Amino acid sequence: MTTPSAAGNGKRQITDVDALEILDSRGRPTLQVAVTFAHSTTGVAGVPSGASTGSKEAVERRDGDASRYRGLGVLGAVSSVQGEIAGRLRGQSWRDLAEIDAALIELDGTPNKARLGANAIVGVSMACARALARAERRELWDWLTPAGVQPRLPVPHFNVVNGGVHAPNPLDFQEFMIAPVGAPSFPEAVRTGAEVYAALRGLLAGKGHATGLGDEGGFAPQLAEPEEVLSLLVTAIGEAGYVAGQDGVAIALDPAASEFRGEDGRYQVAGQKLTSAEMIERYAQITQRFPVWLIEDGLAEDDWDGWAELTARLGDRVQLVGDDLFVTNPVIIAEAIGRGVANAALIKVNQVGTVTETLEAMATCRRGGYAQFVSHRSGETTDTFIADLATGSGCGELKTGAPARGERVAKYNRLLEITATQPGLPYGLPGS
Ligand code: 2PG
Ligand code: MG
Repeated sequence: MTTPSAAGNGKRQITDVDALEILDSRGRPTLQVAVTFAHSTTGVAGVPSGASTGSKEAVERRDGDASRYRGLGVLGAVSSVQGEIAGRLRGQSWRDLAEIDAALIELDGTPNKARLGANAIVGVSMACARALARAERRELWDWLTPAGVQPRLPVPHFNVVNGGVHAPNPLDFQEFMIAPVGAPSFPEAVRTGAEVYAALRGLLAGKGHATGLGDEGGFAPQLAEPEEVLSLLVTAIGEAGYVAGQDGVAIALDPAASEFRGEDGRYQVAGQKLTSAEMIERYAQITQRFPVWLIEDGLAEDDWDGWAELTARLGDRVQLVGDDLFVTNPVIIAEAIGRGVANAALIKVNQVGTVTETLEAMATCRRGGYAQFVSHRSGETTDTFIADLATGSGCGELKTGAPARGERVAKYNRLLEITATQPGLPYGLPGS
């Protein structure tokens, strides 16, 4: 059947491409992009923005005009969309998203999307994906599901304690997450996350800690030792009435170690300077004492030898996720698979800059037996694209912050909506 917006040759024509400068969850400018295909099928996207960025990420274009938003304005990226990108896409008919994304990459002409701006390009790519799904009258998660893949609702990883560059506290590790891997369904996982979060708030307040929130909605107590936070999490899980462990509520860490590795190559944790080998030993002890099932960016992005050692030591029982290390880049992930570095990749659409490349990165992981962990950024909008991506890819894992703050819960709420309309979709890690 030919849908109303499809041209006779199966291609679809883009009739309008537009953008505007909006605010993200940190009060910094970002883009909202709208793409319209023939017969008025429009897709809109809000562009996320990271703080702990990998050096090989696709590059955000910011104005650098100190008289507006301290230089962080994105009017240049908005004009990339309204000018060059609209000029290239509008009036043309397109076979699929891959063809559109390839045209965007070619138009930009740089290896890291710096000229037009990865923030401009990713917004257009996400908006096109939405519009194309809508034109086919399919839900975005369904449209994003690759052939032969079983879609599933992901285990939500709630970031309940924030540190690093996401909070003004002495905690060097950036993220402490709780993952209801043993929950029977996605709604029950959300309930678990919210109940543990509430228990943790009470526990912190009872100990005299402030309960203000970091960038991703987790608490930001004045603590420095990661083990102290992990003990609090285990207590909160128990107080909320759940079992801490791989059958109940597990814990995941994103130390974001590139951020605390000094020029001397030492990792600085709670005032101590640790070698790569000492960091690995610390993680080995942490995973013995606490139910930590996943460690993301446990070592820095330029410490590939350390990563290989970490993988050899813990890779058979802990999911080791590369974030800054891989920057959702299929070429880097393929190299890591060849070298036995890590066993999973974090997946962030704006890190590589187009939806097509993101899907390629996930396909590379599937082929190499690496897990995929779909992720928000610390700067977000209420856009829920990643909820659909996590579901459609069938990867079984998503992190999108605490069960608090509108831009974070928007994603969890989208997944509750998908669950309600698709009660047959499985929940949880693949193979569970
Ligand atoms: C990370 C992310 C998201 P940022 O390191 O995984 O949690 O942080 O968006 O600041 O890179
Ligand atoms: Mg990370």
